Amino acid sequence: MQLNRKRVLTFGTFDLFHFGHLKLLERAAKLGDELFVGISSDKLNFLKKNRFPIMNEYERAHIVASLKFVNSIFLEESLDLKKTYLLRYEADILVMGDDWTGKFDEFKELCEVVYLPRTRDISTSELLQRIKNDF
Ligand code: C2G
Repeated sequence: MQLNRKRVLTFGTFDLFHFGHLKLLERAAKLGDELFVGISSDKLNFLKKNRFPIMNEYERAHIVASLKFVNSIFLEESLDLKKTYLLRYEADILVMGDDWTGKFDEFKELCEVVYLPRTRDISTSELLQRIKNDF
């Protein structure tokens, strides 16, 4: 067994899973040896946005867990538990898209924090707009 495997952790909702999500996870995985993904729970989404995601947490989690470069997933139950999750999964790197730049800098004392450029011209809301325009 290889020692000192680098563990990458990222968080997201991954609703209507799309190409931007895929590229983010693919690039995150390349930064280390193992990728752990925290999927925000339905309840957490409701607290944040006052609405539930279109796909439920089971569906969202199942899709992300089935990706070949994702090692393990867990449900993110609270925004205040980030530190707990980073410690629990012994993360070496926390990765987020650059829409979160600066928001997770407080964790730099625990691990490396990397903000990756978002994939342009795609998002869950943009996809919904495409569907509305086309049908
Ligand atoms: N993302 C991206 N390119 C896009 C769309 C999203 O790189 N075109 C990235 C986001 O920056 C994020 C990840 O994909 O790092 C997941 O995106 P969302 O599902 O929108 O996640 P979000 O609702 O921002 O949840 O505790 C933090 C939250 O769980 C983050």
